[in-house]
Amino acid sequence: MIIDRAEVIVTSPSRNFVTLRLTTDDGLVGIGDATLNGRELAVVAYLKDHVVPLLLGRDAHRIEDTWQFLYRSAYWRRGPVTMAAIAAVDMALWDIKGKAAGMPVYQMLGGASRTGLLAYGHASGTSNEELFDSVRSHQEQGFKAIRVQTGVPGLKSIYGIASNATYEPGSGKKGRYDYEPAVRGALPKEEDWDTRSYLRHVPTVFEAVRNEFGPELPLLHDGHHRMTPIQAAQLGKSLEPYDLFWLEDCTPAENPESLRLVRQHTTTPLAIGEIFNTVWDYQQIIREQLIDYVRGAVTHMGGISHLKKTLDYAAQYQIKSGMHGPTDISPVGMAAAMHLGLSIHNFGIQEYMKHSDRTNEVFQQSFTWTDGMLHPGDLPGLGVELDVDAAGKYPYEQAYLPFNRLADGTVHDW
Ligand code: CS2
Ligand code: MG
Repeated sequence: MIIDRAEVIVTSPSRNFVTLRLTTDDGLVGIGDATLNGRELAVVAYLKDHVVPLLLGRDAHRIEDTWQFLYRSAYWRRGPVTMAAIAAVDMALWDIKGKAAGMPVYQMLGGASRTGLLAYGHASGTSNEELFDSVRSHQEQGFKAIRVQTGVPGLKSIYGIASNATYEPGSGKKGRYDYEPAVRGALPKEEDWDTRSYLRHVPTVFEAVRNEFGPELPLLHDGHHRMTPIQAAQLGKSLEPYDLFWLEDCTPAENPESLRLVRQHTTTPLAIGEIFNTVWDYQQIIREQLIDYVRGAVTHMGGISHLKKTLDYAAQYQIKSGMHGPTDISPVGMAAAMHLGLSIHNFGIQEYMKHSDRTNEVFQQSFTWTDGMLHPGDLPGLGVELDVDAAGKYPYEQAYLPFNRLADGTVHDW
């Protein structure tokens, strides 16, 4: 089973996606997600110029050997561009192997360890009333766990809050921020930030949400790298009465040891790693049990093969998965996450934001969403097909993620 065709397909049905499509000499087709939000074309060039020529003629069955070959032969290791490119190859090869075996990928990873995957959705609002509406609407959609993001008095615009964004480009409607948080064809949007106001306000919002929705509902929150370690410790401590499922990215994790300080002060569970690329980024924080959930995405962590190794390592330390799953992970990357999550023992929770109708027109999917649980379905391979004609209707458009400035103009983590 020889790889004899490799194509890189870029499409923008509501937002930009990069997909690698491999075809074997016996006609099997596998696809992998290589989307790196805001830096998509760097991965396209890496794949087209440096990976595709190396794949042609290789045995499609040799997933591990191909992974090691792409990782080690380049000499230059790690990094988001390299690891997204390798991830796409890995996913496409698992897809092909599943189709060759007539089995869904989760069966080849050891079979199902559970009946479905608990998933959390994103509720947000600039006021408590808006936020409560958003939580209710997620409950109506079946979500049994909910991430809560809130506006902060005095701040005009915060990433991750629905009312700051339009629903579909050009529609003028307010709604979900996730279809296209970036402004197309423009420079990155500037937002404002003040950590002291945020730290004062967030606990009052969680108190109000607990009063409204009771103690049972699992609640999550994303700090999006905006705090220093001592501020993160303060937030974790002040949120303890509201029993969070996790506090995510409380501080940038470039200095893993700074999480020791956060841990000394709070029992709020911590989730980190949506921007990590390899097991080595996680090594210290897993070994020292400085986190509770691994946030890596299959798409950004070198594919199913490498994220599985990372999660198996985490399992030795009672650390669970919490794979990244916003809408910039394509339906192919989401399917890969579901197959992996279903098979591993230490699954924790899956992030899930529904893709737009346009995205679903381009990517036909087999996953199911039942009573707050995801399941990847039982089609052979990953269970996602890319409609190339539909993809061609939505050409790439430059789009950047926003950034923050403090009141005095200093650039801040967003
Ligand atoms: C967020 C993402 O889902 C999350 O937890 O942090 O929206 C993230 O900002 C984007 O995926 C960036 O591409
Ligand atoms: Mg996040």
